[in-house]
Amino acid sequence: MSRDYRFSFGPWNISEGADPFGPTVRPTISFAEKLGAYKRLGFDAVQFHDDDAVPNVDDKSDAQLAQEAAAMKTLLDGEGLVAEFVAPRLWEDPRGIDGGFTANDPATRQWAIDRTKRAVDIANALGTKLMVLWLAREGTYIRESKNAIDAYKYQADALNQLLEHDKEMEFAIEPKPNEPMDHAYVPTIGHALAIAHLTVDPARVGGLIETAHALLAGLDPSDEMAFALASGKLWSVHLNDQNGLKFDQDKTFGSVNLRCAYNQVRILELAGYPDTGRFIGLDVKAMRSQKAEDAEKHLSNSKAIFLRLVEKVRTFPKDVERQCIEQRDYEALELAVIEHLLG
Ligand code: XUL
Ligand code: MN
Repeated sequence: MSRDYRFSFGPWNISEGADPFGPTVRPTISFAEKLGAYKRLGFDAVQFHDDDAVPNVDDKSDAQLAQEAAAMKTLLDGEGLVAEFVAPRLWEDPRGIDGGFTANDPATRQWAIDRTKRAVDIANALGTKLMVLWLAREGTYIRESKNAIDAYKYQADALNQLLEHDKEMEFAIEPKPNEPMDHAYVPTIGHALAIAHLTVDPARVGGLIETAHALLAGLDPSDEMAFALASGKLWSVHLNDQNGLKFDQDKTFGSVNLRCAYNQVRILELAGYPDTGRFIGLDVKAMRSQKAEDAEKHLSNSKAIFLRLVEKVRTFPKDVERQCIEQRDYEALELAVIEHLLG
């Protein structure tokens, strides 16, 4: 069974444990060392931010960018890994302090588009045709600071320029309702796919659903996935978990709400997701209290829980499900689900 789903994570998922109230607690692991963890933990693909692949992207010439990205591709090949996607990390640059694509300053908007075009070039060099756009600071701290109508148009315009820049690249928007901004302009997959239809090539704009982001929006992650799946636009996932409405926790998949996790796996199974060739991506963080030598368990545990839940979905008694639905006895169906999960 582990062969039909393929798994990925990003190098940022092995971290030093800093939080807003305390410094790092674990030593920095080099990128090369992190790459070694992928196969060891049973993962096949790496999710990249542009500057994970080419540090200080903005300071590099086109030739340097091409050469460093090619070197990264050689490193991946050597480990038997592929790049799943590249995502431009606009939110750490001082120019993106109040957003990139939706900044009030036209020069900043241009920078964001140009930087993302370079991220597209990196993606090509790494051999992937998938870009992820987490629109981190595309929102507001206070509503009066931007014109939201313009902001939506700017985002569609940025996508148009990117779609023109590369006629084969696909762009998956990763919705999130808040954090770092108070309000983000693209909080749900509904918003993301509606923006797709404002662009010149809607078929190449889809989505990535992160469990925690959907929960922060007060929505069920499996329904968010289903909405994208209904139009063939779930191009990746960031599985994790989230304990209520607080900061984005990126907890181990299934660790807070096993039934919610079960339903995410169920919807992926119903859609035949492995047949799409897309990856099961994780976006999980080790707890800050975790010792350095045990700070990969959030990754292997998330994958193990996912595979256990695949087994649960596949072994759920279909006759019971059919009878309960026919009789509209959802109390019985609910108990059957809970008993099945309890084992
Ligand atoms: C932020 C988040 C990011 C994106 C990648 O909440 O989830 O890690 O997934 O840019
Ligand atoms: Mn994510």
